[in-house]
Amino acid sequence: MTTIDLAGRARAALESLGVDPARYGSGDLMARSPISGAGLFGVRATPPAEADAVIGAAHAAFAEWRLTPAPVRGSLVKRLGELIAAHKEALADLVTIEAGKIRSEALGEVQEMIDICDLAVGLSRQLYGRTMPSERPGHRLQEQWHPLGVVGVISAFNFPVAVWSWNAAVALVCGDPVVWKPSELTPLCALGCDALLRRAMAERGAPAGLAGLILGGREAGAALADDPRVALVSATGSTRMGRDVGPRVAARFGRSLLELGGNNAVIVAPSADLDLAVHSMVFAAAGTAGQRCTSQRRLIVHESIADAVVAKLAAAFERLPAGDPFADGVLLGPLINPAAHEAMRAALASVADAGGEVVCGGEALDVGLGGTWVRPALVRLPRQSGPALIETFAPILYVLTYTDFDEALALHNAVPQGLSGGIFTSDAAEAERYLSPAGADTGIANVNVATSGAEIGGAFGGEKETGGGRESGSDAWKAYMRRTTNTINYSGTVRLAQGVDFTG
Ligand code: UN1
Repeated sequence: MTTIDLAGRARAALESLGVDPARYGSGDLMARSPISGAGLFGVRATPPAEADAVIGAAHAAFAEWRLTPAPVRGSLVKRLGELIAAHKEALADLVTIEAGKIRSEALGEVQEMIDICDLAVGLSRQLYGRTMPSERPGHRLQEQWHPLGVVGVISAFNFPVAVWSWNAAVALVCGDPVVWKPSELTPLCALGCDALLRRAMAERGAPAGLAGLILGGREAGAALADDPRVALVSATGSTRMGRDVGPRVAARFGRSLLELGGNNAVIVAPSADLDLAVHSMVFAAAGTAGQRCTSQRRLIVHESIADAVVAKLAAAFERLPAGDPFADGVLLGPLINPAAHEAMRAALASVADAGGEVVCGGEALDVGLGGTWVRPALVRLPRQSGPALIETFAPILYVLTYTDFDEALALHNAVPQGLSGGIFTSDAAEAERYLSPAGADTGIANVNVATSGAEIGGAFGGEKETGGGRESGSDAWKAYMRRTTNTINYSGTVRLAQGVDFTG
């Protein structure tokens, strides 16, 4: 077996990012790499008492940070973005080591962090409230957006740095401290991000408790969800996780922002440019080895072109270069762990029961590095049932055919999840129908673009079991602030709204 010195490379990245050496090297949380499948070294998990203190310090920092002018808060995020850009390679190294992403995708994920910092810096001068005309003479009506409080971020292994930054960059300019519970599968990525933010905070004189990191498992996430000092819990992960976190936060009337499972479909119409569609869908279905929440899991293709599209996809899947994700030209990295392949095998094993057929893929690939690689699978199903209704976090693309467009739309929406979707068509009316109120019921709906790889400028998230939250761009910042509606009377007399007379 070829060996790459992953532990050495991880240590070098951590060092260049300025991570305190006391935080890694030994500890009860094992940092692992899906490339080798082996443990790298231990990382110190955060004991519950310390986690409590981290939340307490963030809560204390809020008193100062909420009164720091928003453009000054923006200068902290500006510095964070500069530091991320200067350390892009080291952060991308950690993403590849811990999440197994190919080089281009790891660099892209770090670019996504830089982009959201840029957006948040601009936002720091644009946290606009409105002024509304008052119905009363001598009165003014306005709304303001104020900082909300501590934001708890729970993130998943598959975007181990970008999802934190979507939340942290926006929350910090909104005046909120951030406490982060990353996936226990990617603690090194979290240590790297935390070190850069701490350095930016020290340089800008921000209060020390403003950023907190809690390393641990599910119980660490539950502590954030249950703590009344945490105003907003922004959680990214499985629908199962959301079913636990959402009600816990709601039980104490906290706010939650949930970005949960997807089961994303693309419709390919007879008028589609098939080469464009296939290239786009190969990235959406097999990119990140099918481990994005935006990964394409279903293809709804017109019956007249189904065989041609399936043949092109199968050929592309067979050709995808698999191997060391650091190596040039490799497009297929490892699954996060053997359990992911087990889940994939179980889904494929149920295909026959659903009356379907595995066209290709699903088998393990031995690339000689020790981790778990699989050939992406293409599955034809006679109807949308069984495995096509659940999110299996692995590269499986279920193919369904349609005859008329209404049927395609109905299939597109007939799953419990509602994150992302797309249509490939040259027919303007079909495209508009797809985007209409009776069209795609997903939070992200694309035309001639497949399901993954959204830009940060738009709001990111989805409906139904995806949880309804929106992060990142557009007006997603409003979730991180509280609104006050203010009525100001400068008339010198009492004037009641709705014409009420209370003079007696
Ligand atoms: C996720 O998988 O949780 O749209 C986030 C995309 C990326 C983000 C995915 N920009 O695929």
